[in-house]
Amino acid sequence: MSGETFYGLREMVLPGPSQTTGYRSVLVIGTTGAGKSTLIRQLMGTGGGDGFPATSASKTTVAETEILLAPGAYYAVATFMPLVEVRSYLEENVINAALGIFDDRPAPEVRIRLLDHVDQRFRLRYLLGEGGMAEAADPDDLPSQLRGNTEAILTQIHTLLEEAVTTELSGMLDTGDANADTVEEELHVLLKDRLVANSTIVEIIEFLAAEIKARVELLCPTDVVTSRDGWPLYWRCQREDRGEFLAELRRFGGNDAADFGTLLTPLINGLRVRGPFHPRWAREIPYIMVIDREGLGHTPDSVSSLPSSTTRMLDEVDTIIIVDNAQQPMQAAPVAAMRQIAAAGHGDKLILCFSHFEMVHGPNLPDLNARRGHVIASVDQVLSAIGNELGWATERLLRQRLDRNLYLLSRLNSDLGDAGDADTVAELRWLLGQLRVEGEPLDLGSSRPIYSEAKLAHAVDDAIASYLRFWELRLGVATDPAIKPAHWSKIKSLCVRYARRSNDEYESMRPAGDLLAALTDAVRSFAAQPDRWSEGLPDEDTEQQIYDALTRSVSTDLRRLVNDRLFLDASELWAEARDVAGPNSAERRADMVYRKILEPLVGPGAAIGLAEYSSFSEAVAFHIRSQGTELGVSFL
Ligand SMILES: Nc1nc2c(ncn2[C@@H]2O[C@H](COP(=O)(O)OP(=O)(O)O)[C@@H](O)[C@H]2O)c(=O)[nH]1
Ligand SMILES: [Mg+2]
Repeated sequence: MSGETFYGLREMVLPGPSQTTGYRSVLVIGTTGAGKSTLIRQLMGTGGGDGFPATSASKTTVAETEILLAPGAYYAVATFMPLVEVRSYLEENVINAALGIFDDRPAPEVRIRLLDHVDQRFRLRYLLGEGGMAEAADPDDLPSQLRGNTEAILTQIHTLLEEAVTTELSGMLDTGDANADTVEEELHVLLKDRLVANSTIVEIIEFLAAEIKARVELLCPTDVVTSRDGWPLYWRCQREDRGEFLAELRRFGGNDAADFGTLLTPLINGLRVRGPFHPRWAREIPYIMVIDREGLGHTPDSVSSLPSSTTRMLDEVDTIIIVDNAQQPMQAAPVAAMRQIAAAGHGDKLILCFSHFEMVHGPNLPDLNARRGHVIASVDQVLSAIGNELGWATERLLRQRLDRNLYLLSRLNSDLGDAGDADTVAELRWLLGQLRVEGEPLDLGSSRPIYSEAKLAHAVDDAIASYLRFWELRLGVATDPAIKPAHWSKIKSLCVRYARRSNDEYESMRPAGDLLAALTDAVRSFAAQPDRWSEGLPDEDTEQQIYDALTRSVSTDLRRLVNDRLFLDASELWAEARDVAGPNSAERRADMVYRKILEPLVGPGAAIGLAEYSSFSEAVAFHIRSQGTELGVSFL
């Protein structure tokens, strides 16, 4: 997957802790706006003026950011999104703007659509600026000149888009593809398909891609390594001066409106930073590598599974911190993440940090204890629910874990120096201490569980069946009031990504991620129900740790299996689905995704291209058995 390639590139240019022993790696996840980047600032000791990592109330952190706190000089490497991916974002922005013109949206809105991707992933305005009333271009100041250019470009594009829409509309009427009775939704689909192929649109996209490349060259004349076709691959730097270093980083990870027109942030898909950072309230450098990722979704339908890039990280890191806003604690997304972490056998890596604790107040919360109790009660409920689903043993281990690893943090966004919040500083000190001691090897004893092979097959089949049912509904191939079908345009965007193998998810749609989550849950429940034990039942903690070890050990295999099946090997099928055109194309496409991709590839029956296995479910069961056998587990 492209994400892993870029990880490799960063690893090569600036090696992470795997090659620098003694560091603990810490993954920070949570809903957008929860305070992840703010917490990381505290651990790094970077204040408001430093601007790194960028924080905001809206979506900011998109690129994966890894920060290694280590003595020595300051180093950074930033990898650029590949050209194909940039093109597909540009295409979506441009087409969306053109459809805005078709819908008679006012010009400023069309401009917003051009400059901001619908799901806020590709914010062209960061790079190009907003045009508009920008100051008269100062011939000696590069950013000012660039902003001046942007205005001219945007005006020109608007005119060209109007022409393209008019041409395609009359084309549709001429060919009889559309007439006065065609419904609005259908018109949109037809027009969108035609616009993708429209030569003016194609030229606009190429022009923007060239403009982006030119701006990277202007803004970063040195330190950028490009590929053979001139597209930037990565930027790297080494600095001695902290201030100078942080100022440079802002160009790659910043989101300050004052810098719009000069920010490369939307082009960056990963940033790794290394430097002797430490909080003012800690005497030493914390010796950790902190990983900041894109926030978890907010909407209930976006939380059914974690993005596959995050699941991979869960296996690799030493500690997972979920950051959550104490004002509305434990909403759908953090709960789903916690559940999936527990299900994957990583409960013993979990730390919960609540931000905004100073804002938790109310007439029913007279003192600190009541306020603490209020937040903890929300966690308590979630743990009971997890226990109901994944078993009491899992719940118990999580409870023990969180007794010691739950932090309530106030005013994280302020300077916690001398006059700062003493409680929060104390909590953060504990947290740092905790991060450093984690991860002693476990003694699992000698007794091992013995499982029924038939039960394993059942568990896997059931998981796949409910996965397929969910996607049948999600695609609108079947209906059920409980699950809202995805919008046709999103299904199309998903197909585009899978066809190009550029990304295995689109917004909340994760065919691969959902399958992995379903299988992981199934393994989890299965693992906790052995038929018997080789040398008798061990104590509860060891029992739970053995289940965890089994689920953890299969997760890499499962991820690879799912990724190969639905993402890597199926790209031609996804391309076929993407290219479905003509009347009812939206419905036919959804139908095809279900009947020609998901159902045959993972469902029972036809085992297309699975070598020695007779079905996908058999392949899954095989991998679980072989990993189990390595742990000394047996299957009868
Ligand atoms: N009042 C208050 N604001 C906070 C606290 N923690 C974070 N914030 C603010 O919440 C917003 C979102 O934080 P950010 O770190 O960007 O969230 P992220 O999306 O999880 O990275 C920012 O404006 C922060 O300044 C806190 O403990 N108290
Ligand atoms: Mg952030």
